[in-house]
Amino acid sequence: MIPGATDPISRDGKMLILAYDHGLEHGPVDFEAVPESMDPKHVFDIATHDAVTALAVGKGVAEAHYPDYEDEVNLLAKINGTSNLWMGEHDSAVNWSVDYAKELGADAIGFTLYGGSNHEVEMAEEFRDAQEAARHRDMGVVMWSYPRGQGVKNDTKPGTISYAARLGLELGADVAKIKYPGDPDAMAHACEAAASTDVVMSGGSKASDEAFLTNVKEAMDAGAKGLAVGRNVFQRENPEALLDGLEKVIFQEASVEEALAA
Ligand code: FBP
Repeated sequence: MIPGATDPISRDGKMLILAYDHGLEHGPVDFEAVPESMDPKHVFDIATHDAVTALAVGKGVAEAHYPDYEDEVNLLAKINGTSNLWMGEHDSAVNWSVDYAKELGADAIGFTLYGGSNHEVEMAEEFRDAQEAARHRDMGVVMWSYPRGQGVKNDTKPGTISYAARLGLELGADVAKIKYPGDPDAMAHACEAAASTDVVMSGGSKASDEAFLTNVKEAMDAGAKGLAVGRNVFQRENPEALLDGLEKVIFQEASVEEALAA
């Protein structure tokens, strides 16, 4: 991690990244719970909440909507992604150059790496090019580090998650976004494995306010620097209420009870 690389997408060194690349990764089905979330403007509006330190979107969504929000939202350009229609071995197409992301105003890039996939080698080489281009343009680098594919039997096993976190460090990411491994000790081990690379917890499918805030609290206490979350925010009728609670847990070290009382 380069000192200061995450400054534009963090507050006091902590992050709440709102992810909205689901239209590509999962398809419109993720927007059924709250139909307004189909419209990117709805989610850009959510991203203006004080708690949100960056919004991660793909190229088309950024091109169409970021110009209207560039004063209020920090852009994290999610430069690779693949649809759920693809049935091959895990892979992710690079569909946005770092230069063009910078031109559109991005502060950082996001890149999915599927360690353990038969395509890991090509993906790591693509990550090398993107990471070096980002360094030359003073952009932060966030790795969606998701072990998946033929080499991975259980992608939430603690040892696998720690390996995912470590890949972030080894390959030069400033931030490794990892799945919660299920318990605080395993999360603490993953954060240690990442060493100087920051770890953020990946949100996952929608949970109750209490269950979700408890997971986030455990991750923060274990050494995570924040959260990258999609569905748990935009699939809520009142996302601002959860963001108020997350702001307390992530940036103010509040307890879950205090956050729920927000
Ligand atoms: P969620 O909080 O909704 O899980 O979003 C985080 C994220 O990494 C998104 O950026 C991405 O689209 C999605 O999860 C991928 O989910 P999956 O684990 O199902 O591939």
